Amino acid sequence: MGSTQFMTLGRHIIEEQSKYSGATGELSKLLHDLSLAAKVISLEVNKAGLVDIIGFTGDNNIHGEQVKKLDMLAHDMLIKAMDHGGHLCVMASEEEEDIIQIPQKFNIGKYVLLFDPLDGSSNIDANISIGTIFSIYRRVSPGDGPGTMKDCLQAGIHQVAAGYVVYGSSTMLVYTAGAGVHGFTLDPAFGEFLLSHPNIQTPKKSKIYSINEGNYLYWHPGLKKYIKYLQEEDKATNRPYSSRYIGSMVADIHRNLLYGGIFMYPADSRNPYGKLRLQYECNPMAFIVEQAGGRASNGKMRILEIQPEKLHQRMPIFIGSEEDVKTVEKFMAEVVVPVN
Ligand code: AHM
Ligand code: MG
Repeated sequence: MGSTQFMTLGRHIIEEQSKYSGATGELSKLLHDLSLAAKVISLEVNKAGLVDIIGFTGDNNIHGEQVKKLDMLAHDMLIKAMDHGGHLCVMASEEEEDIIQIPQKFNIGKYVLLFDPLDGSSNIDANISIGTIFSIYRRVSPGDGPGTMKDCLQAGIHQVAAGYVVYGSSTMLVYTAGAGVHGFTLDPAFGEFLLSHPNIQTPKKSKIYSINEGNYLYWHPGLKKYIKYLQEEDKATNRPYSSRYIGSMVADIHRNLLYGGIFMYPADSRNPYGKLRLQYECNPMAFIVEQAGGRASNGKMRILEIQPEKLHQRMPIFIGSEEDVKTVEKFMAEVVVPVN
C-alpha cells in the first residue's frame, strides 16, 4: 500500500501551497471550503434515488433548459459553503444569470469563484455519473469592495486553480493549482478525500472519441471527415477508435483523462457556438487537461486564450489527448465550408 493513500486533500493542498513563497494560505482555505461543499453534494446525489428530491422544479434556467431540484440544491449548497469564508470577492454560477455578490464584511477576499454546480444533470434520474466543476481566479477589479463582472470575465489562462468532482461509483475530486493534476477519492467511512491519483498524466495519443453523433448531420464537413477517419481500419495509427459518450462532460473527460481520449462538443449548423459554457465548463476543464499534458481548443485556437465577452458564453470544444486534438484541428482547417 503506497503512502499516498494516507494523504488527505487538506494536507495535500497545504503542502502544495507552502512551496510558493508568497502563499498566504487563503487559496488552501478556499479549496478546503469547496471540498466541504463537494462532500455535502455527494451525500445528496447518493441519496437522490431514496428521497423525493428528483424531478423537475418546473422552472427554466437562464439557458431555457429545465432545472432539476438537485441542480438548485447543489447551487445553493456551494453558495452557502463559500460566501462566508472571507476568501472571495464575487462568484458566478451556471445556474444564475448575474454574478453572485458576497455578503458585506465577507467580500474582502482576493479570489473569484465560477462554478457549474451539477453538470450533466439530464443523467440524474438514470443514476449515471454527474459532476461539479469549479474555476478560481484572482480579482482584477481595483479596491477591496465587492467584485465585479470584470473579475468574472477573465481569460482561462489567468485561472489560479480549477477542479471537478465526479459523483460516480465513488466520488472523486480532481484539481490543479498549476502544478500538476491530482485526484482524490472520497472515503465514505472517514468522510475524507484521500489522494488516489497523484500527478495524473493523460496519454498523448488515444483510442477513444467522445461526441454526440446524433448531431452528425449538422456538423462542419471537416469534422464529419475526421469522425469517418477515426472509424477506418489502420493498424499503424490504432484505428478504428472506440466511441464512448456518457453525455456528462465531467464523467466523459474524467475517463478520457485517465485512459486517453478526445472529447468534442462542436459548433454545428443549429448551434453556431456549440453547447458548453466557456467560463463554467470549457476553461476549468482546459486548465486541468493541459496540466495533465493534453490540449484544449475551440477548433481554431486555445480555449485558455479566449477572452470571454459575456458570463454565459458558449464555446465549441475539442479537448483531450494532444495528438488527437491536433488531428481534428487539421481536418477542420483543411475543409473550407462553402459560403452561400
Ligand atoms: P448541463 O450543464 O445542462 O448539464 O449540460 C452540459 C452537458 C454536458 O455534461 C454534456 O457533455 C453535454 O451537456 C451533453 O449534451 P448532449 O445531450 O447535447 O450530448
Ligand atoms: Mg453544465
